Amino acid sequence: MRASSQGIHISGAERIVPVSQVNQVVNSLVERAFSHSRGSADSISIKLEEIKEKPENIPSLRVFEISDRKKYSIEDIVSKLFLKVGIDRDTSLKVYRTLLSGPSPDGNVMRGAMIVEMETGKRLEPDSFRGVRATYMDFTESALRSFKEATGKNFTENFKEAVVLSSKVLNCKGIVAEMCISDDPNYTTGYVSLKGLGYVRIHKMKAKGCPFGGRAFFVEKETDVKKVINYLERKPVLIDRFSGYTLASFMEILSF
Ligand code: WAQ
Ligand code: MG
Repeated sequence: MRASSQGIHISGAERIVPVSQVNQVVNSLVERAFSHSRGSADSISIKLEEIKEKPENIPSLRVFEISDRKKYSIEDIVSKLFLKVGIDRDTSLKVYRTLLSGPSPDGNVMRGAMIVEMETGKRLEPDSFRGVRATYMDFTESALRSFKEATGKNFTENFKEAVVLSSKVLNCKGIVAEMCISDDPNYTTGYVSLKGLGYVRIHKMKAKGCPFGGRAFFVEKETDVKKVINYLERKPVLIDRFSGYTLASFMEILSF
């Protein structure tokens, strides 16, 4: 589903469901398009597509949330997390600043993600205006239920979708990390996902009111970028288990 108002994109979402649930899910997507915080849609596009290939079933990332965010600068948090997978401070902070200054060559946000070579910081996505879009992914009903139970009052639609997306992305061969900052001026919670650790939820990842954001997928040297893009843009993936939610101090998370 894609919804816009006066030509401006306001929300989008995708689902993978059994045929028997299509009606109900289409209804809930329409509902959602009308009630988005960025305004009510005046144009909604819904596309339905039969999935020919059996989806790959994978577990979600384990989710952590930093409980003592205020004790640290965002630069410290970002750089120390990326160091855990061997990405140096200069590289992670350069990417962080790029996302916050409009990562497209025209200075706007991208629709998709940058691909960054972890050793050099070089951008590898073929189209830097658009970026690479991860699609064809969803929670199963039971995994979504566990996610909602575990996250309780901290559950948000953005949070859920980000965990689904990042679980698929980190499952891709060659990808070792992801950085994400919402482009919604009011949504300041972002995350860093690391291979071997999981999804680390970070409050105040940007200043309130900032209209920039974006995503970066970090790959190992000599990764076949075409294969990565093909997997992210085409392979259907269902997250069939939720791996847990842990609220902990930053130092504790770093020690996992
Ligand atoms: N594939 C790749 N990149 C994408 C995709 C996608 N499907 N969708 C969005 N992006 C990129 C694009 O550059 C956007 O500008 C940027 O990500 C941010 O997208 O735990 O809301 O939809 O509560 O604004 C993080 C949730 C929310 C944190 C992220 O992203 C939490 C969010 P947004
Ligand atoms: Mg957004």
